Amino acid sequence: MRKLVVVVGLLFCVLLWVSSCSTGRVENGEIPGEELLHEDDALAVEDDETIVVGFAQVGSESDWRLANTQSFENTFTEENGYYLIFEDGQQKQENQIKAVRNFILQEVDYIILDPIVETGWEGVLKEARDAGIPVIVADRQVDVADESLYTCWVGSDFVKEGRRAGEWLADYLGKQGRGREVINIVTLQGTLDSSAQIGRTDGFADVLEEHDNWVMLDRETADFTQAKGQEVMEGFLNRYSDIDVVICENDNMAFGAIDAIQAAGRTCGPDGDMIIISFDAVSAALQAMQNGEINAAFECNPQLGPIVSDIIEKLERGEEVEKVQYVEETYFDTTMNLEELLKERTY
Ligand code: GZL
Repeated sequence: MRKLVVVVGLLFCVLLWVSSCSTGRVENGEIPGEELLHEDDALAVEDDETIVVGFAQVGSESDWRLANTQSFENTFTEENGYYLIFEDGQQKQENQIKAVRNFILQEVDYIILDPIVETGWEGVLKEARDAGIPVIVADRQVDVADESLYTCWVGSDFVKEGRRAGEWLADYLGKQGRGREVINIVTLQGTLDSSAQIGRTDGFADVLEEHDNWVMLDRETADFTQAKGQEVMEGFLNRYSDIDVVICENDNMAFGAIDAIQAAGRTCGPDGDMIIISFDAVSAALQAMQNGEINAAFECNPQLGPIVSDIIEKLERGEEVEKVQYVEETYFDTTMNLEELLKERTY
């Protein structure tokens, strides 16, 4: 049964928005959150069956993030029986907390949260629980003592991704006859305290410990962005003369690292000075592999919209849902038919 107060709630937010700026994404110069202001929107959810969903997204920092947002926007449509209120956190936790409070004010039926970092969520999750609004955590995880503060989580096994990358590197070096050579490694980490950064760093570190000839020269966060990736890689190149492997915890940082390597007159990829390993495996990363710039990309599936919608439909039917749901993922490297793979890629 939809909360009819939503209509009032949305109109109420019209007043709220006029007095304070929203944190929504700015698109085509439209003011953030404006999509909440149109009166017919508020009336659009008047019918009893529409499920109003508030989605507090991390930001728009990477190709992966854009594909992830697209997956939710393609799923939570009016034709599918939803009214989606989207808030772009612009990579700031305080924006996401403000967005969740905004959703509570509007008495949405469900809140979807992709938490930029794992800690600092107890307060606002308690407010959502006190308001009787289920919270579904997607992609990144929250680290809370009381797991009843959220209904469930769906996303990737980041530790497995990191371990898979380490195992791939060991196999690759072995095939090159470099199994016992000293291998100097640097890592461009994602946003510190984010689940993707924690898991990928820890997973790779598990395999690092198994190879006493591997040396982790340095790790530094580049916040999952291309610009920061280039900046951090420039620093690594200035500090270390003999880097064999660059671990990039997402594709956009890999693109930045490649720019820095090439600007320094160095080379990377299967025929280059440095091995580049990336995570996400968006189409642009497979393209970079085809161009001989990246050696391997470990997939992180951004298509979470349909999975979260299935969870909501189960909850609507009063069914139990799994507390933790992992998505299926694989990896790609330059030994594969990238031409064919690129034709199949949907993001
Ligand atoms: C991973 C996701 C990460 C991606 C990055 O699930 O949270 O955030 O790996 C994105 O591209 O910025």
